[in-house]
Amino acid sequence: MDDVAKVKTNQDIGLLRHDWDREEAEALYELPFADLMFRAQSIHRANLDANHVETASLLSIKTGGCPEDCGYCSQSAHYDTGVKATRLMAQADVVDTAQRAKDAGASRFCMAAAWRNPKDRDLDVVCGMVRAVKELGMETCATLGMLTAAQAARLREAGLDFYNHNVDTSPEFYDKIITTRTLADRIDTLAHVRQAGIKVCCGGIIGMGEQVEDRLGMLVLLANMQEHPESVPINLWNEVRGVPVNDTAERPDPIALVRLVALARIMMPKSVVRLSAGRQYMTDELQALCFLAGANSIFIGDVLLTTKNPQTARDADLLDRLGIRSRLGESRKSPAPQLP
Ligand code: SAM
Ligand code: DTB
Ligand code: SF4
Repeated sequence: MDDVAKVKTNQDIGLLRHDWDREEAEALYELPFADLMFRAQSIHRANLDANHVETASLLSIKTGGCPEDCGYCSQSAHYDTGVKATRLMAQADVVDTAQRAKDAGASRFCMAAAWRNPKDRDLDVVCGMVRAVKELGMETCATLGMLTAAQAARLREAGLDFYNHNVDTSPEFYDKIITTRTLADRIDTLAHVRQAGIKVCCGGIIGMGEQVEDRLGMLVLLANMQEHPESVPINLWNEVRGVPVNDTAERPDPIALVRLVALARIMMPKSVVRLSAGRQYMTDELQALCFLAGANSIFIGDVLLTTKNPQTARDADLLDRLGIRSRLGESRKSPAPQLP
């Protein structure tokens, strides 16, 4: 047994805690790598299927021209990033894309809009999209900015399973990145989503120039929520030209990323941890270590919203070589041979 006195041991691997402090998170983070990975794997195996990865697909249903000033984002109207603003897509096009994502092996479809918050008339259209995607037999997710309680209730009624709304970073680093809405605004939206009975997808970004303490502070914030988010996306900043984060960004050491994923797994034992943006920069070996540390979800598809993601064929090959089951693998298997 290692010597992190305050950290619960393997007898408590199913325990959901909401009382993490930074020192404890730091002590875990600094464990010898093998000890940290052993803890993360033990917790992963006790709570989830360690050989399964969830595959989600993303679609930008309304791109660019966003009034918020998130310093990492290609879609903010505050910066000249070369991303063209579009109108809200038509429902039929969204449903066609969702069907193609399902055929390609995605089990969840996430509809993203570059809004500060949806207008009620736009929400009518999104509710129609949610109903139609749900009818395809996919899990539905949306990320539309801030929501009122009434808007969250309407999305739930339409069949929305998950809402993505990230805290993005630590409370201390937050206002170096975003000034047009506060962390408290985000927490309010998350409360509305919970009250409506929608599952929460909430995480953040690393590689924007934050310190390790900020990354851990972000995990402490997430893990101390009254209920852990069901999905925790960990995004590695996908480079975008023209945004302020370019001046501070530093790609994290790959081992630091694996350690952070392990911490997310240990602190939120039953949550799905998604290795989200930034996989385009990761080697197969780094992704394999992240899966071993407890990541169990990825986005598939060659683009995320405006930036690149690995080719689906490469993902299928990697998961196959690792013996990881997913809908992506199932969708690629040829039909079982028929006996005469
Ligand atoms: N506009 C909505 C909002 O921000 O709430 C929804 C869409 S927004 C693109 C969703 C999340 O994507 C952001 O909160 C951020 O964490 C992540 N994100 C945006 N740009 C990114 C980038 N270049 N690299 C990594 N993650 C990014
Ligand atoms: C999340 O945490 N990551 C996704 C999803 N939620 C909406 C977005 C990643 C965006 C990457 C940047 C882009 O493609 O523009
Ligand atoms: Fe707008 Fe969302 Fe991008 Fe922020 S992250 S600028 S809210 S699209």
